[in-house]
Amino acid sequence: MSPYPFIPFELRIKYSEEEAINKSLSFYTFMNYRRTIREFSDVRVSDEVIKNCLLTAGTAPSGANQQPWKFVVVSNPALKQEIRMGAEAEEKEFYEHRAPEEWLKALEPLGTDDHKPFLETAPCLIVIFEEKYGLDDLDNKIKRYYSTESTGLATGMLITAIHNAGMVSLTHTPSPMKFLNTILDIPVNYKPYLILVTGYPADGVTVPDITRKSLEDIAVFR
Ligand code: IYR
Repeated sequence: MSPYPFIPFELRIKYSEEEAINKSLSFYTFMNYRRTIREFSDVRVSDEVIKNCLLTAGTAPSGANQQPWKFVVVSNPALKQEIRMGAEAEEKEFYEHRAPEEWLKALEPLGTDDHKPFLETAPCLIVIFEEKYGLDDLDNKIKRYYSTESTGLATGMLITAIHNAGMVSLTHTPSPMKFLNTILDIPVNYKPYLILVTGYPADGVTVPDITRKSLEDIAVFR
């Protein structure tokens, strides 16, 4: 027996083919403006807008509907500073020792290094955690299914919602990220997934002149 009843599902929006073509094209055009930004202004973001974006992320599909994600919204300057220090320590190791030559070569065009000032400048760091397993009242582990995929889906929807609200984001993954559990006091069954640096671009920010792969390159039709 299902623990909840099944209710009728109705498609609430019914487009003609022409409307659907127009909608899909204008959404693609809009999403194609999204760029990852690495220099942020300190202009504040609206709490209410962030909350709506998080609610949107929470609508993502997830394995067995377990919704295995947790979003920790950090705006406190002291916490941001701690996160920056933790991330820069890992990044220094990465760039100076851990990263293989091939990886450094792949990053070269982006011009990234171990300095991460945006972690303090940006008004909002959304630290996304993946719930690897649940815990019952007796601290027994409860299995989660497809938690990595599910958290990735929610993250993609969050990035989309942030773009839709006129803000920009940067997916930042210092590695390893365990220091985030300590700084943010999050239990170990939650694994840091990525930091979504969120806000507005710094004045005069530039982005690399990259192109996206063509449809032929990313899709096949059989
Ligand atoms: N985490 C490092 C390195 C890095 C890795 C990838 I893959 C990128 O697309 C960008 C950076 C950093 O943030 O600098």
